[in-house]
Amino acid sequence: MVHVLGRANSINVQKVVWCITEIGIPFKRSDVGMEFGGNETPEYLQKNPTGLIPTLEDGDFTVWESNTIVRYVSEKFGKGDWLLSSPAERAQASQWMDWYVTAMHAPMTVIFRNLIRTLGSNRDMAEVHAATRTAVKYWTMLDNHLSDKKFVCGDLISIGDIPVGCSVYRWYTMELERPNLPHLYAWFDRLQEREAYRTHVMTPLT
Ligand SMILES: N[C@@H](CCC(=O)N[C@@H](CS)C(=O)NCC(=O)O)C(=O)O
Repeated sequence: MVHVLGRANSINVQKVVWCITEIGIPFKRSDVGMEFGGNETPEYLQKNPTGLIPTLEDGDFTVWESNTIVRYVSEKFGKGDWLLSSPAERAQASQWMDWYVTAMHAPMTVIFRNLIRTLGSNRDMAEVHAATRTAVKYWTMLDNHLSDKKFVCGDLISIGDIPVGCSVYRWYTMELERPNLPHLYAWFDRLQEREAYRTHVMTPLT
């Protein structure tokens, strides 16, 4: 049994919980962060000095950084689709995971913070429009990439789908003007067929 520390509505916690549910690892999750607090206590900071969520405990071993946790659980517990056997496959998946963090996360966070976490008149819609233009550029890149494959790394789902898969739900759920990106939408449809995705990622945006 692994232990995930972090509130369920955090995208970074969702990456971890979606992944460990797909792999079939028994887990418990404790609400930590935002309204639940608990992430600035000396005890938590001892586990995760960033004071951010998620943190994963696996017996005596503790690890933080959501993408690193996803890589760790797939390497330790993954089988079938979820165990990438070659360095090339792992690199392909990692590439899209890191690309999400370094490119997509920032504009998507600006949009999310304004549209979901800020009340109407306080929203900075100029900021939202600028971030949406950037996000469209990135989602178009992924749409092109998906034109000849079912999932980010090919025919099978992998950890490469996890970060962008969590984010694409937000992209299609927030009230935004979006271009028609058929390959991206078809992939989003395929993700929605997965029970773990519906349960842990497709939750109300709060
Ligand atoms: N790079 C870190 C970022 C973690 C992060 O920013 N977590 C946010 C939630 S998504 C957080 O801890 N916010 C403070 C809080 O929830 O109290 C990761 O991927 O794990």
